[in-house]
Amino acid sequence: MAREGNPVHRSILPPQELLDDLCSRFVLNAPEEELQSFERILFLVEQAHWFYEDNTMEKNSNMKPLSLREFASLMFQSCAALRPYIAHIDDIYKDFTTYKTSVPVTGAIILDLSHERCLLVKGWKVGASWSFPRGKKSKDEEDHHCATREVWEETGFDVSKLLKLDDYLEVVIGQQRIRLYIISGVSNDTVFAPKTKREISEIKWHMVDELPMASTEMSLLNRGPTGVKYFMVWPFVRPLRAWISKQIPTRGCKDDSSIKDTVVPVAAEVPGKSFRDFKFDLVEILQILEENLC
Ligand code: M7G
Ligand code: MG
Repeated sequence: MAREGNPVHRSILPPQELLDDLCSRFVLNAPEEELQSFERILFLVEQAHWFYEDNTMEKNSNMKPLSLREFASLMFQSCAALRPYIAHIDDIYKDFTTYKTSVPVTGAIILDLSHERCLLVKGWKVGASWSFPRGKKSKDEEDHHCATREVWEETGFDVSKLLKLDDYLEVVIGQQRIRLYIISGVSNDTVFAPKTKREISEIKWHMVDELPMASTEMSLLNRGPTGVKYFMVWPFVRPLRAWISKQIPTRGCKDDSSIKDTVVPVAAEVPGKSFRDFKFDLVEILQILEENLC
């Protein structure tokens, strides 16, 4: 499936007029408090970038695909209010990616009726990894609201009525707290489809038994026994298995409905013993966030 159109024909940079329009729409018209720091401003630039990808590029088959870094440079060059800071764009961008890794993340581990499978989503870019549906908290957003929103955005499934406030696993990795609510008993027949564009490429049930347990290397991006690539999955697998084994009433409950791979076109669990040696690899996380997850 060609996601981006033919790259040969995509060579036109966004014209000045478009950049001016995006700058005033997404940056200059933002509420005052959003303009108080470059971290917040970069989130606005990211919104403009998504608009460029999802609307401009979709309507114009010759527009060039740009990374957020490239797009941010263009915005800083063309927007009069940002231009004085263009010399610092490298540092501004680096601070932004570092800041992103400190924003708390919440999401859900969705289990089927048998508790043998859990739902994972795959990022958009070629070679992306599988992860639990999850995402960064917005300003002043409650954990469970963020989890419900992110799961809805990434899978189109509403967990709000199934979510139990005390049923979650949580890990802290470096600066980042990751909380995943356990949502159990979702039918394999459920149809999933993301609400956002170009964030999620596939949604699929995965066997819990086949998820990586971090036996080899303490990496956040690793491969499971089947060779499949996972991102930030393993820290949850051991506590998840422990949680499942405690669910006596539902054990042995088989879900006989056919398993459909829904392919879409378009973590205070106390760290266990094995987690104590974990070393936070900031470089790797930043790299993955930039290149892999999306
Ligand atoms: P995110 O919302 O920054 O992360 O999305 P979070 O869900 O972990 O909080 C992760 C990545 O998905 C981004 O860096 C983008 O590459 C991609 N992405 C997410 N959204 C919501 C969009 C969108 O609306 N449009 C496009 N084009 N990409 C998106
Ligand atoms: Mg998301």
